[in-house]
Amino acid sequence: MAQSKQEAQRKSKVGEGAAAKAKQLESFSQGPESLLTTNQGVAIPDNHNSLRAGVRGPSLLEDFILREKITHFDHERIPERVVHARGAGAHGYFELTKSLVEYTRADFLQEAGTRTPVFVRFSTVAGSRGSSDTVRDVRGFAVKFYTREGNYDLVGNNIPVFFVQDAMKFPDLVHAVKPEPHHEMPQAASAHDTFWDFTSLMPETTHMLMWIMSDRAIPRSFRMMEGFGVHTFRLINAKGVSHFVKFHWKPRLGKHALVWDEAQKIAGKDPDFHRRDLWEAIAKGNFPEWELGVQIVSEEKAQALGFDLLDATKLIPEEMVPVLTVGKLVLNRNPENFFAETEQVAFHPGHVVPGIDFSNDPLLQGRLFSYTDTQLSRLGGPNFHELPINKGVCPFHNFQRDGMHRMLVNKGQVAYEPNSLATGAEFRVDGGQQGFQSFTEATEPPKIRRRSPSFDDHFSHATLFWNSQSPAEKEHIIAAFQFELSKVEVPAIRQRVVDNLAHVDAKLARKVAEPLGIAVPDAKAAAGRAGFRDVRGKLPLEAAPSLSMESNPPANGAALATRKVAVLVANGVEMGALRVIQAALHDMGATTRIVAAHLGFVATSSGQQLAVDHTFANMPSVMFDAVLVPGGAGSAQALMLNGDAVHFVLEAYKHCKSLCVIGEGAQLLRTLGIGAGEGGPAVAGVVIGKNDPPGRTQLAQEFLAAIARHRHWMRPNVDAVPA
Ligand code: HDE
Repeated sequence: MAQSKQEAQRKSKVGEGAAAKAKQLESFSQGPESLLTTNQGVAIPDNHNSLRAGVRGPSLLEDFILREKITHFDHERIPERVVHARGAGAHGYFELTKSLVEYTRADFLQEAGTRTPVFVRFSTVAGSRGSSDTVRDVRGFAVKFYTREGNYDLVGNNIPVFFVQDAMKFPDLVHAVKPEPHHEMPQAASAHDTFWDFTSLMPETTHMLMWIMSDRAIPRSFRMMEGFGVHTFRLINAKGVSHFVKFHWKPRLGKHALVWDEAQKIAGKDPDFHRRDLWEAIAKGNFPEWELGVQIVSEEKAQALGFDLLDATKLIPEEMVPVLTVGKLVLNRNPENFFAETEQVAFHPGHVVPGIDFSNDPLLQGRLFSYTDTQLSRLGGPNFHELPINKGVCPFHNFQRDGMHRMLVNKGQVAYEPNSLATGAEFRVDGGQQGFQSFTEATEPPKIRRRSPSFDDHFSHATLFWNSQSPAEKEHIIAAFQFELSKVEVPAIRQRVVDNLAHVDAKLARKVAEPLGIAVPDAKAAAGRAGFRDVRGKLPLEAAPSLSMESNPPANGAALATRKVAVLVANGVEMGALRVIQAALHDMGATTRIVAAHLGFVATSSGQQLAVDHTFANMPSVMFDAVLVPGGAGSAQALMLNGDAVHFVLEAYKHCKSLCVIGEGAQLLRTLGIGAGEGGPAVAGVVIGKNDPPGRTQLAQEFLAAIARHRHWMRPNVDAVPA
């Protein structure tokens, strides 16, 4: 009985937290009003004309209405984030499904069922605020938990390791990847000399380079990518016992990628591809979900891993330490205002709550001062915690005061501690067991500017990653290295990269070098260079299958949810089979869109009108996951004569997407040399059916199964299809 009362109290507190957060944001919003006023509240009689000396005379300086409007406009931009400038955010909640009481005293991780409001921001790293979403890059995955004990930020990425081991190298890395300083090109791309110059001289980047050249760097959707805390953190329980922890976010929809050619085209066709995808999914009620997983490692076990947990270029394979699922993250509300929320949100890895603490990872340690520092210049002063999106749901109190843009009206005479004047009794905060307690850790003298020898292994994890990829994933990595290095103008840099790669895998290095007009990779040449270490750690495993995206598909239903299927039509389209397939797709949560040469309607073979959603030009094949071409002689013939329609099908084939062609619609496959039901060999992910009723349901099921595979990487003749 007592327990259920407690439970009710807890739930109502959680509800209060989320409601308070929403209210806080609302209180600052301004709905459309019938009356327009200045910022001082003075009514504006005319918002179209400035004050002039005569109707054709000069404007007057005294026009405070015009001056206020233009001055505000002139200052509407704040500095963009120096990295992670381009992003998209959403509100939601985190629900604990398994108590972590054994490992941490963090309040929001105690009781299964506890819900904590969150704000999440996804981002690319290198590009400016207006750059494209689908560039090859790491994605930021930053989560702000508004807990009852204060805000906790888990500021992670979609790749579990990082380029460099020490914060000292971060500015160099960022300078190298950003547009080159003399001409400010290229935007949002690593395919240029300075990036590869730097990374080839810093072999510790090799593991991350393998990830960034893999399909992980071109996700199909924010909703379909993993997130990682990257660093090792600590969980501290009520008894003060510490365990190391790595955080994982696992998407319910599975992990999926675009094709590089497709990603580049989308960058032009819809630079907001990932933003739009997130926004639309939430707006339609398809709330994105991730499981929170933790890998927990005791201090003793950490010693026996065979590599150093404090080195952010290493990961703990799930095969060595399983990921324990402890909660779920659901994003269920789009921001009201991009600037107020997504732009002004200020994350900080140093925002921790009691029970979560840092490890001595030198990259993490460097981040701990950087994030406050950057907000000071980005958000204009020390009071950014008062912005509605950054404010906690629990009260805060301290004696900090004043500063730019202070919103809070601190009351009373006292702004110091200890004091006896505030309440008439002595107030002193001086030790005690309440609040955040840093883990008591013995530190090792002497003070030293040197890396631990345990950080010297730069290749074993890169090799592990390579060994763990499927054949198609390996091909994509090779192609990505080749593409990037083909953009590098200085041959010696290309050579250095492949010489380093020879330490990951000789075949990989050889393959990458083949089309680059350079010498055969030479592992010995790399080994002689300054800063090069090849002290291989001893990993107990050759490969970790958990690191492959292709080998770990999601459950069938999840793989189809929210997938977009294009239906190509023209006058005369046959609707019978189409309706059956559409119904089957909609049942699984996929969407279908009718695409034609023009908007409005097309006439079906039975004389009905079919509404068109998009044209071939405004919604090309790269915007879809799969393509369906229904039957109907008139429709098929018209499509065959339309270059955009033929290109639509060819491109989808090239990008290894699932295709379903019915009856006469199969003619669109002719250019590909695929037989239309003429007994030719089956092609992966190409489903060919007939107009007649028997077999329609089976056809639908085959098409659904094909889409659930995401892509059919090993499809024949893909390279022969013009891009
Ligand atoms: Fe960041 N990083 N970072 N970072 N980072 C920033 O903070 C920095 C690193 C990450 O959506 C900046 O508010 C240093 C690793 C994300 O607002 C800045 C170092 C990881 C975001 C900064 C790192 C990250 C940032 C820029 C090396 C993965 C976007 C604007 C010591 C675990 C958060 C800002 C958002 C943003 C510094 C390395 C993730 C400049 C010095 C490793 C997701 O402060």
